[in-house]
Parts: sequence; structure tokens; C-alpha cells
Amino acid sequence: MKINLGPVTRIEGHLNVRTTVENGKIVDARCMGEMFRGFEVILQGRDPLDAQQITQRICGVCPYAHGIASSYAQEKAYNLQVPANGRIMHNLIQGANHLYDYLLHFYQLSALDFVDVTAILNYTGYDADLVKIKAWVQSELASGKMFPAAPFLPRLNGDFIKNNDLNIGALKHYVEAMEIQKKANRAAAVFGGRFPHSTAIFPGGCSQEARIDLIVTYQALIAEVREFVQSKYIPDIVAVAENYPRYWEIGGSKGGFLSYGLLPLSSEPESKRLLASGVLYEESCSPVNFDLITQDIGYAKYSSPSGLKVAESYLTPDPHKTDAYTWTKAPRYNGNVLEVGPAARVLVDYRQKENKTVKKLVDNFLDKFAIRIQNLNSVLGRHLSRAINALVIADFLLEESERLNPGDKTICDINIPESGEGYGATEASRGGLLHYIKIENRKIANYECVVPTTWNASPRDDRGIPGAMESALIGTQVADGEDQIEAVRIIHSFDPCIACSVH
Ligand code: NFE
Repeated sequence: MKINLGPVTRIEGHLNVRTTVENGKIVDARCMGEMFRGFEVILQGRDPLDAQQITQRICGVCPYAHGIASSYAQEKAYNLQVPANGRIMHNLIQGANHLYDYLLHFYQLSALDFVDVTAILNYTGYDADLVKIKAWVQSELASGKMFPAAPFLPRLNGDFIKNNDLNIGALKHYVEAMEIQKKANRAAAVFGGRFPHSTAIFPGGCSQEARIDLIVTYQALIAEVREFVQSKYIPDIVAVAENYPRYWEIGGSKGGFLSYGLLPLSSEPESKRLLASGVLYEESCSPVNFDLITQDIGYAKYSSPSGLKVAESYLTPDPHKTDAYTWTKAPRYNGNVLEVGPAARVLVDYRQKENKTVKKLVDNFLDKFAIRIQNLNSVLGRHLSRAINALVIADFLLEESERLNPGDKTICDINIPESGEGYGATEASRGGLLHYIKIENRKIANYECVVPTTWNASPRDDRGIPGAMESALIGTQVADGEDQIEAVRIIHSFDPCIACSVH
């Protein structure tokens, strides 16, 4: 039986996933990014300083990561020495965006795969938010509509949490998390100027001033977010894990892991980062080499050559290409499939024992759940890794904001050279993000983005090897071939963003 799970909801963008189920098991999966955008074409011939603005429009969820990856690429191309304040502000903006994004992903996009929203019908208390949710669910169920209204219904049939208090507590946190996300976005806007698309991020630093009042405002907002992460987000993830222990074994991708490293610790060009960079493949970890990244397009709707390196890539859309089933390319590293994202960040860092807090948190959770490090390659592993990322990032942002020197420069002068090129790599919340810029005659001659969901929602490569999310789906047992809640839980654990992946 072949089933289209699309349009997949509670994700960003237009994703279909076609699964083939035989004897209750997914034997084939195809991830289909169903729109073309063409940002790299839009950038050709423009002023290079447009790039960190235009690429932020790739996405409204992770715009800062695009602005910063573009700024890093331009800093290389222009050979800029970024002042400490500028680098710190980039970190403060980007880190706050990660916090917002993890909470959005868990509470609004994933929790209702596990939490039973109909438990609210048993609620007899007076909490205003919960009373409203109860009235909403009641009226939608009573309406007899085939498709009750979002956001709480409709939903797939499945094995939801049975504990009433847990379900109702999670729904309360669903509402609270939106207020906390606002605080994270406000914090990012303190130095970024606005959310979602920052006006203050530039190659060479940030156009905002380093002022005591801004630092204090930022810290107060992040402290509230951190408190929510510790007191609600982590316990909620633990509760889901305790109710669904089999999801430590479900949804593992079959390849390696890539992280470019998140949040540089100094302004040196190859500075260490809060979370380490590396490629983890077959138990060994090696430094990232951008020259080993290629993109196959055998199954993607382009007619440009397949297997090009990043710096050589270009786009020729071919919507009617035979056998092509997606607008997402298939990135490979040395020919291999890699997963990117929160679990990749944790696994790559843990393997190198770079961040002591990550190591301690991971070891504690491995003990608590009696699992092995390999179990982080799973549905629950991705959820838990996001929470670990959130705690480590929130603590770092509070310390990092203390390192701003009020009154010092926050940005350096920019002279665009006649020609130049550069890579800029960072970690967006969904994983490794690489931008490449080539400048000729002081204009953009070529621009290429290799984006987290391009890795994770990759189609087959030219050898027919499935991408990370496809491989995570194949082999999964499903209780109901029509509804496949197991598949949706796997897909949501990757937090795909198709707007980004097709860019
Ligand atoms: Ni549109 Fe993005 C992140 C980037 S994912 S959300 O995180 O880059 O492909």
C-alpha cells in the first residue's frame, strides 16, 4: 500500500512523504519538497551586502541563522576582522532564536503527537486558558465536521498519553510556551533590531550599540526563557520519554552526523565554538571539509549537472524531469548520507568531549533512561537533544552577554573587494547551514546555500541511497497503515522546514 502523508502539517512549508507499507512495515519512503523558490538565482548580480538581508527571507523561523551564515561567508570574502562586540552580538541574536525555535517545535509542532488533547474534556478547573481550550475542543467535536478546525484537531488516530494530569499540564504549557517564545524573540530583537528578519546583522558585526540598558533587558528576557526550559520544557520531554520508551529505538537515520559547530567563542577565524564541529561517521569523528560536500540531483527537479561541489553549484529548474520527485537536492559528504540537527550537535560534541555540560547532561540522561549513546539517533533522541541544546545555550547567553564591552565598536568597516569568495558555516536550529559567496566586479557572481532540511529531507542520491529522514522511516512498524502516527512522529522529530530546504 502506498500512502501520501502530505501535506504534512505542523511543519514549515510544503512537504509530502510517500510511504509504501507492506505487512505493517514501511518498506519505502520518499520525501517530497513540493515548491521551488530560487533564492540563489535571485542573488546573482546583486550587491554582495544584500545577501545577509535577502537570504534571511528564505525563512521566517530561522532567518538569523541565514543572516549570520551569509555574514560569515562575506567576512571571509572581504577578509574582515570582526570586533569582539560584533561577534558576541551575533551569538546573542542567534542563540535567542534557537531557544524560541526549540520551544515552538516541541509545544506547537510535536507535543500533540503524544498529548491527548481530548483529555481537556475532563477538565473541571477554572484556568482561563484551559477553559478556552476545552470550549474549543468541545464545540469542534460537537460540530460533526469531517475536519475540525486547527490548531488542536483534527489529528491522527494513535496511542496518546493516558494520564489526565499530564495531558492537561502539557496543554497549559502549550499556551505558556507561546509567551516564552515572545520573550526569546524580543531578546533577539534587542540586538537584532527586529524579528523575524534582522536589520542589524552585517558582515563584520552588528549595527546595534553595546549599551548597559540593552544588556540588562536581554539578560532579563533570557533568564525567563531559561527558567521555563529548566522547570517545564525538560520535565515535559522526560514525561514523553517515560511514556514512550520504544521511541528510543524508532526513527534512527542510517548514515553519519554533521555539525558545523554553534556560537564561536572568540573572533579568531577558526575559533572553537560552544558546541563543537565535526563529521561523525562509523564511530570516528573528523574535521569538516567543505570540499567533500557534493549535491546529487538525480531525483531532484533540476537539470544542472549532478554531484557538483558547493562552490560550483548552480540551479536549472526542470519541473517535468522524469523520476524526479522533489525540489530538494541530495547533499552528500564524501558520498555519504549525514543527519544534521540537535542530535547531530550533541553526538558530535559528546564524541569529542568538548563541552563539559553537554557531556554531563548526556551522561545523566543515559543513566536515567538506561539507554546507550546510540539511542540519541531516534525520535526521542532528537527531542531530548533539543532540550539539552536549549539549556546549554541559555546558560551560555547569560554569560556571553556579560562579555559585551559597552561603548566599544560593534562592527568593523567594510570594503567590498573587486573579487573574492568565502564559505560561512553555522548551526541553524535544524542543523548545519552552509553559505558560499563568490564575488566578481563587486557583484555576486554565484551564491549557494546548503541548508539543514536539504540534508535531512534529501531524496535518493544518484546511487539510489535514501536521505536521512527517508532512511529513518524505512523499516518502521506502523499500527495503522492509513494513519501512520509512527511515521509522523519520526518526521516531526526532524522538524523539517521545506521553505529552507528548497530555498
Ligand atoms: Ni526554515 Fe532553517 C533552520 C535553516 S532548516 S528553518 O533551522 O537553515 O532547513
